[in-house]
Amino acid sequence: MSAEYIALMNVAARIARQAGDLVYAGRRAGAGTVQTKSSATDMVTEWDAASEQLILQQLGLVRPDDSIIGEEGTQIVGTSPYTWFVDPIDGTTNFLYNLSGYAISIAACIGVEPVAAAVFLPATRELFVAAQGHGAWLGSNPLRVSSCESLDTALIGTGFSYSSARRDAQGQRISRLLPHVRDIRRCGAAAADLCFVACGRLDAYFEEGLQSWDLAAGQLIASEAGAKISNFSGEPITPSEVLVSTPGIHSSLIASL
Ligand code: LIP
Repeated sequence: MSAEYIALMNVAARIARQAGDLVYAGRRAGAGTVQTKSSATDMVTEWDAASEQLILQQLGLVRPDDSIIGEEGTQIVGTSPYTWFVDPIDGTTNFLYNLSGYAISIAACIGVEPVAAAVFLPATRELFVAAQGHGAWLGSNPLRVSSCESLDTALIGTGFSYSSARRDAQGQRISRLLPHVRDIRRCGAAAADLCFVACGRLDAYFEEGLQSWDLAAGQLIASEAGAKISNFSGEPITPSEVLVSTPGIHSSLIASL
C-alpha cells in the first residue's frame, strides 16, 4: 500500500503545480470575474473555478475511478476506496488582493483520512507534499516541526470566519490568548498555515469552522512532520475545530483555548 500512497502523492504534486501555475499567470492578468458565496466577504473568482476544472480534468485522466469533492461544487462519486479533497485556491481573499498567501490544496483520502497530499504556494513556488507513513517534504527537504516547548515563546497561526457574528467570539478568544504567546499570525489560508507548522515557521495553528478541503492535505503534511493534531479539547480533529502544533505546547494550547 505504501508505494501506492507515494504514487498518489506524486499525482497530487504534479496537478497542484499545474493548477498553481494557471492561477498565478491568471492573477497577473487580473482577478477576473468575482462573485460572493456565504457572505459579502466570502469571494470566489473565475480562477477558483478554472483551477478546479483543471484539477478535475487531470485527476479524471489518471484516477478515473476515484471520488472527488471540490470547494467550488465538484461532487463525483467513484468506485475506488479513494476520495480527493480539492481546494482550488485556498486563501481566495489573499488571491483577490494579490497577496502571496494563497495555495492549491489536494489530498487523497480513504474515508476522511488523508493518505497522500500536496499543497502548492504559487507566489513563492513552494511545494509541500506528504504520504502517510513516509514523511513530509518541502521540495526535496524533509520536514520537521519546531522544537518550541513553551507557549510564551510560541508563534501561533489562526484564522477567522466569514461570519461577522463568529468573528466577535474569535476575536475575544485571541485577545485572551495574545498576552500568553510570542505573537499571532493570520496568514489567510489554512493549507498554508498547516504547512508552516510542518516546517517550523509557525509553532501552532488553530481555527474553527473550516471545510474538509481546507484541512485534508495540510493535516497530513503537518502530522507526517511530527505535529500533534486534535480538536480544541484534545479529541480527534475535525474541520470544525482544528488545533495543530509542535508536541511540546499542545496541552498548554488546549488549556488556553
Ligand atoms: C480560507 C481558509 C482560512 C480561513 C478563511 C477562509 P478559502 O479558505 O483557508 O484559513 O481563515 O476565512 O475560509 O475560503 O480562502 O478557501
